[in-house]
Amino acid sequence: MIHLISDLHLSPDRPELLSQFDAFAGTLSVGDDLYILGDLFEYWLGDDAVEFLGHGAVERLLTSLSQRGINIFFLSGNRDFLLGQHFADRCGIQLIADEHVIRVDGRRVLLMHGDSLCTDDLPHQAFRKLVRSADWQRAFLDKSVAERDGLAKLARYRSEDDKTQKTMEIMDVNQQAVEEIMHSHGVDTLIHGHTHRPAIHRCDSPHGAHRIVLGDWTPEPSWIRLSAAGVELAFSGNLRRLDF
Ligand code: LP5
Ligand code: MN
Repeated sequence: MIHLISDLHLSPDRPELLSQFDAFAGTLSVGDDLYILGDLFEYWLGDDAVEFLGHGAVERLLTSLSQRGINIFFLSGNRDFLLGQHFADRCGIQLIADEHVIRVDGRRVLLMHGDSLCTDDLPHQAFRKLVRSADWQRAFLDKSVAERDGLAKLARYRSEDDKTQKTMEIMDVNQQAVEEIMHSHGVDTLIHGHTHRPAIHRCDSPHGAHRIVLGDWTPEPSWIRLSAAGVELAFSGNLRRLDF
């Protein structure tokens, strides 16, 4: 079985989220695939800052899951894009790029975090371009953990403040960007997170394309189960189904 989750925003200030993740992990079976589509963590400062941020318990949970025979794939979000190979190796998880295509019984399914599709949110796209560049990341990771934490808190504050000035429409995906990315990868199914607006959208297309959006984990877990038969999406006590 293939499972997908995103946007848990784990933080030691919210221990109930880790308990939910632990309970969800307990439902997975040996040989299952688990795709994490970004923002697993509230924020990430580099693989050398796990203890500083209080994420040791998450590292142990991921490690025990991978040792139990669950195949874990991680695609980073706009909060945890600095998660790197060292952490992945320690936990036994596989890093995958944004815009990752998987095959499910011959069907191509595109996986993304989703923030790159919010093309009307120009300040976010400018921020994203900067912090995703190798030069910026090298300079940032050269700073002390405490200095990085100060900058991250400043960025979080600015982000929350800026969001009060943005409409819901600006902070959602742009339909043209969705169509272009699906066309360029030759897929008719896209799964992403980021917007915290869980839904199964049918897109305008001759052969019926779908965009499926994961929710966040407050107050309840949101997950997708994907198989050759179709998709199940769980969020806030709801279960939606799409038959292929
Ligand atoms: O995250 P969320 O859902 O609240 O909002 C996002 C977009 N915001 C972001 C910014 C992140 O939240 C910041 C946290 C990342 C921590 C990572 C490590 C360290 C990075 C250090 C950086 C200096 O992605 C938000 C979208 C929203 O989703 C909806 O899609 O609107 O985008 C923004 O808010 C972008 C802002 O408008 C601009 C961000 C301001 C950053 C200013 C940097 C301040 C530091 C200056 C240092 C010289
Ligand atoms: Mn996000």
